[in-house]
Amino acid sequence: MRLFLALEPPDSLRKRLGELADLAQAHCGGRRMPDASLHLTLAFLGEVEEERADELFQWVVDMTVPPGEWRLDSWGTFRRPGIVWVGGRSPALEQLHASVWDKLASFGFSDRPGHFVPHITLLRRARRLETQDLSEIDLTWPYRRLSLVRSFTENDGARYETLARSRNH
Ligand code: 2AM
Repeated sequence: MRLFLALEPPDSLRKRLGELADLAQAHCGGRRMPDASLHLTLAFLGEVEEERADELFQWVVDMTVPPGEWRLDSWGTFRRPGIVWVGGRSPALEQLHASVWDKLASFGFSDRPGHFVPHITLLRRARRLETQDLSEIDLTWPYRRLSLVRSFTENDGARYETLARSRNH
């Protein structure tokens, strides 16, 4: 099964991010991520066998994440595959990303990315990768838990299902 570790936004922020996705789509075209799918990917794991997925599940449900606040203050784009995102630099998230990947390495996952750009994808296959005319962003995302998420490929894109969440504080 195809898995990743993510932070899921609180509902009020999800709604606000959805409004930004509408704005971005009106300006850039492309495919808008549904509100229910908006997330920050901490670690993309790809295809994982069932036995390893069970280990990950146990690790996540027993885990506590240092709570934090992520300040979202910028638009960004990735040329391929036409991604428009919102995000912001965050030493706390970089630390969380590093500690998650340290543990994943001990599970045998070796695809640790060299570079982590904390972002929430709003559009895919955008026609225009220009965001300088879009409104300024100043949002705060308080996070307390991390999620293990399964991705299903469907005709009109991916559908996500949360399998486990780390402990509540
Ligand atoms: P993206 O939003 O920047 O595209 C589920 O597919 C999540 O994992 C998405 O948020 C996606 O990030 C990320 N993802 C998908 N395929 C990936 C890959 N090959 N390498 C890194 N991240 C990937």
